[in-house]
Amino acid sequence: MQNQGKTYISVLEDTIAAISTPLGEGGIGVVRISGKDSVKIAEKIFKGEKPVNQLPSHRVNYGEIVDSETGEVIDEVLLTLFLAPKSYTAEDLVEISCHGGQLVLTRVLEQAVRCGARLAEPGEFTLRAFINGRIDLSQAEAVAEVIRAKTDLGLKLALKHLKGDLSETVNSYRDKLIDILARLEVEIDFSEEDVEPLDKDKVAKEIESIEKDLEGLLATYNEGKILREGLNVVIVGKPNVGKSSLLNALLQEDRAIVTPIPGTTRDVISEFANFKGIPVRLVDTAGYRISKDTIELEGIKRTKIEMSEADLLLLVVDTSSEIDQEDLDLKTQVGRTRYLLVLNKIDIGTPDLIRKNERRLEEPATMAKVSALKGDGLDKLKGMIVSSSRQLRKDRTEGVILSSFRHKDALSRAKRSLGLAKKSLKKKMSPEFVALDVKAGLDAIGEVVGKTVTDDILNKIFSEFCIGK
Ligand SMILES: Nc1nc2c(ncn2[C@@H]2O[C@H](COP(=O)(O)OP(=O)(O)OP(=O)(O)O)[C@@H](O)[C@H]2O)c(=O)[nH]1
Ligand SMILES: [Mg+2]
Repeated sequence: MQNQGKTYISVLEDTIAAISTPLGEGGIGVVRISGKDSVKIAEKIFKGEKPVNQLPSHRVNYGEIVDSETGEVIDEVLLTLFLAPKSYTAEDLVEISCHGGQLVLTRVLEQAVRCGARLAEPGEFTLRAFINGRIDLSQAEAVAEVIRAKTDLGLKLALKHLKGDLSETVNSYRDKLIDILARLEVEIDFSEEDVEPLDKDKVAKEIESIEKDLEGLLATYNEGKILREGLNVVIVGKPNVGKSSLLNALLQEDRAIVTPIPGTTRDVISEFANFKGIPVRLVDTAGYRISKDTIELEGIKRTKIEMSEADLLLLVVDTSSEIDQEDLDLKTQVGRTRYLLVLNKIDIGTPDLIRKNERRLEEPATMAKVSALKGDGLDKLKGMIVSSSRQLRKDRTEGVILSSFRHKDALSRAKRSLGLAKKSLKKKMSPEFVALDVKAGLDAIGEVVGKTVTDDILNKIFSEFCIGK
């Protein structure tokens, strides 16, 4: 197990300290100290009713932080002791709640460092929780996911990961594979002796069933991605149809410039919104048309890139005039991406014209009639966006959902190895070959929870954390 390797085990010798609250002024700010000397360090700088080593664990204590050399009072604080192993890091941990000023917090931290602590690296508290075995790697990653969650649903998903739902599922696959591997090893080692021969068909079936489970889990990745990063909704259409007006109306703010001049928007503009709990990244683009203007051409190039990355397109047409071939061409072009047709400017389109345009577009199910200017039909459009996202992510709150690319990558490799193992079994190849692939699958699955993971990967994961977490 490489996470128990030299680099990471040696860091546990140090006692670390950091300001755990964000930079800037606040009501309170917290300095955290973790490691075997944290009680000793706190004792040198905290003056309360009793010395720190006589304080009860998990209770809040009032006192003062003083300069360890001069005795000068730095701040009036509340100190909480969390003795190992019942702490965030599973080590002795001290939390000092100070007044939330940057100078005060820095001075308290300085005192901790002067008395023997070292400044913590980003994510090092969580890293320790992982190395000490309190949480596994996917749970450690969920801590960052909770902090970064943008919506209720994203938060719910992150909290489930933190609780260990994903770990539990992944570990159940591991257990099954370990069992299969053990039986294969027996077959390899004792094939000459008097043991019952391996039932190869049964093993193949078991592997296939895990493969199917992995496939199901992998299929949830897109749902998870939408919950975490938002549904990427790109507004496209000819110049002047009201794309920027629609963006502003959906965001309820004047984000993009709107003018009666076609070709106003030259660059891509994007903004996050929250539609009924679904995070949406709304993107306004330059009007799509044949142009010789260099800036506009560049804008259209960017529009194409955004279109290719969209989860959903809003294809806007101006229904106050007749839909023309250019509109229809664009509709053909968006073809394979999911899209909704938005008939804009219904406030000035005559009913006859609107009906005629509807007929030309031929797709009542995906059509929304709106006025970006007056606000008509926007709620319905939002509803349609939300329900099409539901089709993309099947609106599951039950079951485990994958949301991390790292997990997806590891599980995809596991699935591939199991596929190979199954093939070898069917071809009646010797159990050594099968065992090799099962082992590769097991290792890849183990990466998710951190059973098999290199220092490089750990470095990368934890460097993306904030300091003090
Ligand atoms: N009456 C009416 N006018 C609208 C509506 N939506 C947009 N407009 C007007 O149409 C003109 C163009 O609007 P924009 O939002 O700039 O259109 P656009 O599609 O972003 O245009 P480009 O950026 O040039 O491609 C402006 O004068 C808007 O006020 C609407 O629903 N009703
Ligand atoms: Mg525009």
